[in-house]
Amino acid sequence: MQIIHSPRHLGHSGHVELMNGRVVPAFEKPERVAMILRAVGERQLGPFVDPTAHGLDPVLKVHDEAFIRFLSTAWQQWTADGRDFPALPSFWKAPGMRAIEPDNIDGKLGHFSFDAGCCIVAGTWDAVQAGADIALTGVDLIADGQPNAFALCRPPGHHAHAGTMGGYCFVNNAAVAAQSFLDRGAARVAVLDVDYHHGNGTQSIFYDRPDVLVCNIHADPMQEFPYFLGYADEAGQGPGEGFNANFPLPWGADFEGWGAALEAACVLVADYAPDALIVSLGVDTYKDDPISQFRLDSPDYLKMGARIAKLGLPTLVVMEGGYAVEAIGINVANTLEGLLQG
Ligand code: OKP
Ligand code: ZN
Repeated sequence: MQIIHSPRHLGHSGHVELMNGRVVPAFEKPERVAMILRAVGERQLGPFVDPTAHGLDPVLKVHDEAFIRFLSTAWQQWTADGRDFPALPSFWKAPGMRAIEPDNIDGKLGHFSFDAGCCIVAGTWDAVQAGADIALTGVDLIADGQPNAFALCRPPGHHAHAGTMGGYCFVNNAAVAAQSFLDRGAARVAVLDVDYHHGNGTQSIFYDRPDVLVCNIHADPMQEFPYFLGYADEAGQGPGEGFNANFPLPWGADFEGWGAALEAACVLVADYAPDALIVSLGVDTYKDDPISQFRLDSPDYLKMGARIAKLGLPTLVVMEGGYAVEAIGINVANTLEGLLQG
């Protein structure tokens, strides 16, 4: 399986997040990729491939121009105000306020975000662009005949909406890839999001469209971030009705309950008969994940990969979350191995 990655993710480092009322070092850190590279390298799941540059046009097909302009200039504007530390949003609009993009950088940070989990540093925008190129290169490989590919994106993307960053995510790599498959001739694409957290951004981007089926298996938003999307009754709207499926599970879910949801999601994907499948792969469902509350164990990821392989679809795996750095490598490698061996 071709593994696409770039050292440019390293630019997004030294940042912080607001967690339980405290500013703490970010859980979403560069070591995550180092551990994944080491594990997939040791198990020879490669080869490794560099991303090719695709420019911003494919990103702008799913993201708002004003939002991308903001991302590409935020650090410059933050530091022009004399700040030499990471940029973190802390103001948001309440219902009843106006959706205006202020001139002020603090106003912009609030306007274009939904939480204080998205911290911008000097190298963030370059890392984010590299991530989109990684996902798009994966699409190219599959469109050119590869049965599968692994886009080792960092930072993750599935929480990012068309015009909003949040939950460590800036550009929605999986959504950019899905749109690219369509633009390269696919009629239908399915996204299967197995990250512990609901992929609110991906859901939102395709919510009113029938050409992308979005299935999410995740912690119940009644208990867990992102709280305000990801409920079971969200089924899509307008022409997209019936093309979004959520499988919220309670804290403590193990592979018995989780695997049943995966089975149900796989049935939906198979019935949809997409031309390509994108797996938003978060391994924060792992029992020792520091910010999550599911109980999957490392061998479960082999089963997960094998079930997805049974779909028999061209499959692009896009990296999302997973914060137990000591186990992230084995869990990702197990998923890929399950996918390869079927
Ligand atoms: C990103 B991905 C609660 C903090 C929640 C957001 C988690 C983002 C996870 N105090 N932080 O889906 O793995
Ligand atoms: Zn997650």
